[in-house]
Formats: sequence, C-alpha cells, structure tokens
Amino acid sequence: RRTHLGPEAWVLRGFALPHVETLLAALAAVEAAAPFRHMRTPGGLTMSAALSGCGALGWTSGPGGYRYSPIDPESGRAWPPMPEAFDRLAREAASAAGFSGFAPDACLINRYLPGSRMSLHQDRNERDFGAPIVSVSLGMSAVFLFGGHARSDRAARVPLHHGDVAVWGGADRLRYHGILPLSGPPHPLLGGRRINLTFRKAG
Ligand code: MD5
Ligand code: FE
Repeated sequence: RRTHLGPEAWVLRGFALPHVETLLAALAAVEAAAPFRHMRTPGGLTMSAALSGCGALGWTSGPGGYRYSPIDPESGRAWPPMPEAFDRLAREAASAAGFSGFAPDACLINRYLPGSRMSLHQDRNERDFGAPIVSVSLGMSAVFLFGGHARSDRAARVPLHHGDVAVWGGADRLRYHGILPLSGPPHPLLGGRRINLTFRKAG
C-alpha cells in the first residue's frame, strides 16, 4: 500500500517486512564497527537520537557544523561498508516510488529510545537535491512530522510503523520534518527502541 504524503513523497507501508531478519543481521555488523553515539549540534546541544552509519560517507555533527565525511570521527577509520541488503532495499523502494537509478552512498542510522525525538529540520547537507531520500522504520512506532518549506508551516502527523519505508524527492525533498518524542509499547522483536535507516546520495 502506498500512502501519498506530498506530490513526490510516499510511504510504502510494510515494504521492508520481508527483509527484516536480513536487515537486523546486517545492522548488528554495522553497529559493532560503528557503535551508536550521541552527536552534538554546532550549538553544543546533545542530540537525543543516537547515531551510527555505513557507506562511503557518514553524517557528522560538531562544533564545525554538519557535514558528510568518509571517516567516522569516533574510530578514526572509514565507516563500515553499506551492507548489500541495505543497498538492495533502498534501490527497490526508490524504484517502487518512481525514482529510478537511486544509488545511495550514505546510510545514516538513528536509534530512538522512549523520549528521543528529532526536531523540525531540513536535510540539506547532501550535494545533489535531485536524488531522493529513502527512510526505513524498524521497531517501535513513531509519529513523523511532515512540514512545508518554511519552519513555521503547519506539519502533518504521520504514524510510521515497523517495516514502513518512506521515499521523498523532487518538490518534497527540502520539506521540514521531524519525529515526536518516542512513546508507546515496546516492539515484540526490537524491544523499547526505534531504528531508522536513511539512505542518501550525499557526495
Ligand atoms: C527518522 N530522520 O525517522 C527521521 C525521519 C534524519 C531524519 O529526519 O535526517 O535523519 S526520516 C525522514 C522523512 C521520512 C518521510 C518523509 C520525509 C522525511 N520528508 O518528506 O521530508 O529518524
Ligand atoms: Fe531529516
């Protein structure tokens, strides 16, 4: 089932469900090489969602600002490679939403625990806004805020559940968005957490 969020934004309900076991095995390997950590905003605040990543480029935040880097600042080494299962799912979801030829070089992984949130922001550290972003939700359900092109625009509230995949690009690529503080029952498989994989073409 495809839910239309905007002219070029879709939620593919349950699209990742057939792949969850493979995704979680791959996630465990990524997590071992690049453990979740809380980054700080350039303004010095600690982000409530913890972050890991894989692929040629990883998103980092610190006193120098937001940027993509080939090196994980925590380990001083390259980010772990993008697992084959991640890459395949991202490409299939992009195609299913009408974006052919998507080739992600970065997967940011956010881990939310109860109370973790992400305030309204735009994703604008990528070089080419022509490529879509693909987001995979695993574990606890969350309420996604889908705003407009100004921070003050009214945001729609969209529930995202285990296995849902969101894809957005084109006219919707630079919309403000966020996640309300995580709450609700633990997930049967993942327990009291939500994992979000976001695939981008960053470089
Ligand atoms: C998350 N991650 O769930 C969020 C939301 C991030 C980030 O925002 O930058 O790491 S995935 C964002 C999303 C889903 C569906 C549509 C849109 C964004 N959108 O149209 O902007 O950890
Ligand atoms: Fe974002």
